[in-house]
Amino acid sequence: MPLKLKEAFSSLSKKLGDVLSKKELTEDDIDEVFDEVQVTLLEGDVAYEVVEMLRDILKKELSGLKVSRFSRAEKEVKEKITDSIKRLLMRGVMGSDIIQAIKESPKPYIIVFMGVNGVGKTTTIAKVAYLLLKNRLKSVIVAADTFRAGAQEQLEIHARNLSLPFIKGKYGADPAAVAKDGVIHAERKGYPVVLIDTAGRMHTDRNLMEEIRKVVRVVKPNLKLLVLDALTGNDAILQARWFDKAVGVDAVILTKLDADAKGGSALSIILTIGKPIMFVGVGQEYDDLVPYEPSEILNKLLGE
Ligand SMILES: Nc1nc2c(ncn2[C@@H]2O[C@H](COP(=O)(O)OP(=O)(O)OP(=O)(O)O)[C@@H](O)[C@H]2O)c(=O)[nH]1
Ligand SMILES: [Mg+2]
Repeated sequence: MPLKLKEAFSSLSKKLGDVLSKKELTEDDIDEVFDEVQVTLLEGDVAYEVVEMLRDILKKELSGLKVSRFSRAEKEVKEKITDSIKRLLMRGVMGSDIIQAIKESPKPYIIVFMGVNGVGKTTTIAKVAYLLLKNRLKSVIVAADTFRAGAQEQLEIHARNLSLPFIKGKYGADPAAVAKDGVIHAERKGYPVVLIDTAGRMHTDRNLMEEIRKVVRVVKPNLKLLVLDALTGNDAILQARWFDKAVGVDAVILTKLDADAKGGSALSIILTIGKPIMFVGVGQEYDDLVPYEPSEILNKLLGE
């Protein structure tokens, strides 16, 4: 449980509640209290940019606040803070339901998964395939990671577990050609979805970024999903910017939320990447993938 974040927000509510029980809240009061809890927020892995974002929002939402009953002051502040954060989290909500989108789209519906090394792309593909399968949508699983030893085998095991068709190429083969093979297979056999795994790549590696652009050019996916690891904080924000600039990112899957001990890292990513969050990963099993739901995130971050 993210203790630091809870500590910071409960201290914020308490201090502001104290002031409010005596007088109307002003912007200066909020600044002063924010200065006091800022360190705790930063210690909880909240990015500086997000600390300032919260400060601005709370100044807007809380200044001028008065209470009629002294005993309600802290509670009212707390509710306002929670509402404000929830409203910020709402920005990450997807406008559409993926299952519905796939069912309504011409077949096959093609999804490319991308991201830096080790964020959870391959595991996430297995989870998405499982979720689609539960909705009677069979995917062709494509290992366009022809680069790292063991990568294709790792994905193949998942495909076998789920009894789904699996397409791979030789090691060192052109990932775009392998991806295209997967699409052709789905077209021929009438599979409704193609899930394409790509090699982990540092966003700073020009050749690998060019390679993923080629995959996208060749298969023209319906959806380009960026997988981000909740534990990487500020770096995830940079990754999102780079991938978006190089390839374009339609939506994000945020993994390892279960392992984000402090909570501030996930909060910062969600509030700054400016992309919808399609799912969050909450463990290593196939059903540890849940839709992004602001009230649940809020509950996880600030709940009891
Ligand atoms: N706790 C937790 N672990 C996860 C989650 N998602 C993935 N993992 C773990 O993260 C590690 C890396 O996952 P992979 O799926 O291999 O990551 P990848 O992005 O495909 O890695 P590369 O192909 O090497 O770039 C594995 O040990 C996964 O089990 C999650 O939501 N929660
Ligand atoms: Mg992988």
